[in-house]
Amino acid sequence: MSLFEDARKYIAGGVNSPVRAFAGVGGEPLFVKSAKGAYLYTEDGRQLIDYVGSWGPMILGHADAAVIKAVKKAAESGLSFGAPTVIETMLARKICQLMPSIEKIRMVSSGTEATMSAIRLARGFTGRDKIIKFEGCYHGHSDSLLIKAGSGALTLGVPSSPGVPAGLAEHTITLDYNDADAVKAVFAELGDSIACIIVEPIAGNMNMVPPVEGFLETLRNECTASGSVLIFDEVMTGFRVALGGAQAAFDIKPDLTTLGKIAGGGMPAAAFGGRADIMKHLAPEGPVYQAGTLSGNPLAMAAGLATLQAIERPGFYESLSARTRQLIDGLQGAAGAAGVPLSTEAMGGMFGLVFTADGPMRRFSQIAKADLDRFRKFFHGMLDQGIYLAPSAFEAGFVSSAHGDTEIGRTIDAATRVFETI
Ligand code: KE4
Repeated sequence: MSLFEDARKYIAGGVNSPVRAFAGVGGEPLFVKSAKGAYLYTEDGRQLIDYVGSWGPMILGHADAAVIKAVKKAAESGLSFGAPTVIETMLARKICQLMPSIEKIRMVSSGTEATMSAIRLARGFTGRDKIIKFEGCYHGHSDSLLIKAGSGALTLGVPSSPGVPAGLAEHTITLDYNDADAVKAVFAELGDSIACIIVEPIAGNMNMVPPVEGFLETLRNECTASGSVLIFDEVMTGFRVALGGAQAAFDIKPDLTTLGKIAGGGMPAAAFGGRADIMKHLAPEGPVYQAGTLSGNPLAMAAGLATLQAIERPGFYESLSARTRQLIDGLQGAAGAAGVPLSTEAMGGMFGLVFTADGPMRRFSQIAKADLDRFRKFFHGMLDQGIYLAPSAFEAGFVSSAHGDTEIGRTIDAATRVFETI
């Protein structure tokens, strides 16, 4: 019996998060035994160069010595108290220093909790029900966000999952990412009933799709004019594309920001925060309720703090960006030499690869037409060569500071061989 078959006897689908099941690429998922630096070590004895990085958190590479030391030290003092601790203040202060739009913050345990709570806060602050999100963006699995576009921009949203009440779906308007005119049209019609916009300032859940010139500015201006709350979901881009996140890279100030992944350094920690006048509506100061047994868990705080202290080192992002660019340029060159149409994106430690001649990727409709079969062949070809990419064509990839010339070189060499076969 395989490890996956054994897991499936007890765990729904054999995994604790669907994308891990390899449904997007076929075959059985790999089981990780350990990881160090840029490498995963699997239960069946393989050493793989890892570009998933636990879906983003592992920007320092796996089992970073300083992070492990910090977590071990915290664990020796106890695991969880359900009472305030100094290290919660230390991480909160560090995040507010690195992202000045965040004047006040609340720690939670997952990105889903962060976005769900931010939306409830925006609704409570404005007294409005409707929210705007964008097709192809993913903000976790809370009910208001598992919604796809209705037949037209102004029509009611429809659930993208069973179990989401239609009565809730109708409050979510789903628009086309990068379509600033559609946003303006909705605000012209419904502006004073829009509680918030939630957006990935660089979309990373439909592969990697950056904002076009003026798109984020339109969101900012429309929210300001109508008193709606602009929420930047930086769970993925926060500390990934730049030290101050996408909001720093594009110099746009959101009203609220959600964080996760790197903010917890690989431990279950996430956060939402922003304007103090909005955050003061959150319990216990205000009436908008939100809570969590393990919120601010000291081990997770220790991992997050050690990670942020490492990435604020001078030159960290220059080096990380150069490493990612080295990878992408090498892959682009290898694909070109093999006559394989490949569209790529890169910013900071984040990259996108899409098998299409229709680049650059700026709309969900382009991603939807990408060559998924070619991606699947590429994924397995690279895995056979010891390179682990995200097992889905709709995910971004991640480089860590532990990826060096050796790892990038091996990856490009592997791709050169694989591109000849797909
Ligand atoms: P979590 O609840 O998975 O911690 O965070 C949800 C979330 C929110 N916002 C953004 C922009 C996100 O990317 C995510 C989660 N990302 C996915 C993969 N892109 C996590 C992987 C998984 O679902 O297993």
